[in-house]
Amino acid sequence: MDASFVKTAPIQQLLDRASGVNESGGDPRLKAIMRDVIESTMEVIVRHDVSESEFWLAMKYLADSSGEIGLIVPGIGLEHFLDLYLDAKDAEAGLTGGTPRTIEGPLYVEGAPLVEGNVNLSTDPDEGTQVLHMTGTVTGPDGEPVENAILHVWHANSKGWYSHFDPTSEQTPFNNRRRIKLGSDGRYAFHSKMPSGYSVPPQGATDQLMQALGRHGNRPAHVHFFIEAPGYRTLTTQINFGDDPFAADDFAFGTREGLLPVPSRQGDSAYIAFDFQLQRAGAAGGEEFSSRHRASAEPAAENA
Ligand code: MBD
Ligand code: FE
Repeated sequence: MDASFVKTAPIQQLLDRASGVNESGGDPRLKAIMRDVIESTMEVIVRHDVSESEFWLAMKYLADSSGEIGLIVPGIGLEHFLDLYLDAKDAEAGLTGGTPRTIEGPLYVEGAPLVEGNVNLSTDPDEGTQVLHMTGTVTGPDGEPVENAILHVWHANSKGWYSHFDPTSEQTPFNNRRRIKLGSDGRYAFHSKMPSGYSVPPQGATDQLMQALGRHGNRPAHVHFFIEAPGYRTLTTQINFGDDPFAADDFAFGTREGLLPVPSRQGDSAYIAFDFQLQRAGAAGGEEFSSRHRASAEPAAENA
């Protein structure tokens, strides 16, 4: 059978009723989107002649994998797709230039200590890894230093685990997480224990899906950033280490040209110089963060 079956009158009537489009109550935008989501699902079922057993296997997978939805979304390329879509809309609106955006990922935690100066991010011991020294500037479109920026930075430890999400519970709440308040020169500097690449939890829902697709669940070592400043668009980005074996094979599609510096490794230290450039916020706004739900935590006493 072909997918035109979905366009027959009984199925179209079913879609109208199921999505509430002819009801006076409810949210019209949600109704229109739900109708398309359900119809697309029906078309996939028909096009691939999905069996009842396959369908219910997929429903069980969805029900059981909800705790890893934040990993599955980047893993199947949808979070990167959102970046490509935002880039294309920006280009259409003439908003170009500056450091490329790339995916936030699921591991940001709100409430990290707000600090100033040349900052140490690593509160916890982490033996046998180098010390990363990262420095640079935050400028605007004309090269002007951005004043009063806040640089949010977060990364994994040398085992690839993020504080707050570490199953070994070995890390304090904000290890390798800070908000750095910059001055009027737009310069930043921090040092921390060098992170390793991230791998999805073994045997978890994301790992199962990646294996079934013949893929892996590894990311190169990387450092995440948000940069916010009055008068500028908030930037969500990350650098991935250009010398990591997964630099060109990131399961989450977060690596982008211009965001792949190679650390200069010298003995116990590694150095990265990286400058950020922000776009100016316009009449259409842009200073605000997306309202994505994010984890939060209370600062530990020693950081308060
Ligand atoms: C990460 O650390 C990450 O940054 C992304 C995007 C997905 C999974 C783990
Ligand atoms: Fe990450």
